[in-house]
Amino acid sequence: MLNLVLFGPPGAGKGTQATNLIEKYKLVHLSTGDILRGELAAKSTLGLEAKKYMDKGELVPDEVVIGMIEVKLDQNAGAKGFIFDGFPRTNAQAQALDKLLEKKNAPIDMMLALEVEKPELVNRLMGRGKVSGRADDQDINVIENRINVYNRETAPVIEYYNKQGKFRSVDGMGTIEEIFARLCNAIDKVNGGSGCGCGCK
Ligand code: B4P
Repeated sequence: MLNLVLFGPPGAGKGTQATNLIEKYKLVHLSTGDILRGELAAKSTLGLEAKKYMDKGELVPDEVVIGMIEVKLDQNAGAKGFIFDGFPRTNAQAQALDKLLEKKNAPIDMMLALEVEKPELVNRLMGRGKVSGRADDQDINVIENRINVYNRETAPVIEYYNKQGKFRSVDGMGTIEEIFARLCNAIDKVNGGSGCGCGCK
């Protein structure tokens, strides 16, 4: 299995790059943001509860997102590996993920952290806000709060993976193609060449 954490502040390009990476490495994409927005669109109890946090740019409570990931892991028992996008966002989530993967004997291989300067993050999110209809991308105060929440609550997760020797910093400035090439380069160093991770190349 190949299990990757795709990490970075809001607007760093996690969702964008995950789309390309799952195709190349044949992994299952688990984005907690996408799952939460799906719940919201379905007007489920979970979605309506999560909306209160997402609209303000705050994190949804740990137990909610950990439970969601557990369900998705069980639903994809035969997967060759996973890209965790936007998860874990706190140390408690990182510990819970390690425990869930321990049961499968398939730990996280690496955390790929996209580094992007703040003005570029704001530009990207405001740009998406004009076309996506996402409320959390349309208000500069909410965007600022998401970046502050990232710095305060999420950035410490880097140290969690750094201690395990799994942290890789990746320059997230440039074109989508340039950043994709940097990510593949980092993955292939650990994964033993390009390919899906099963040895087929
Ligand atoms: P997410 O859905 O994870 O949203 P995000 O981090 O803001 O953005 P994403 O990563 O998808 O966007 P990308 O950078 O690819 O979270 C939303 C909310 O859900 C959170 O605020 C929180 O409330 C909640 N939540 C989610 N997970 C949670 C968890 N684990 N715990 C608690 N709460 C959780 O792209 C942004 C834009 O940049 C796009 O328009 C894209 O086209 C553009 N872009 C990307 N790369 C580019 C490049 N190289 N150049 C130019 N533009 C680029």
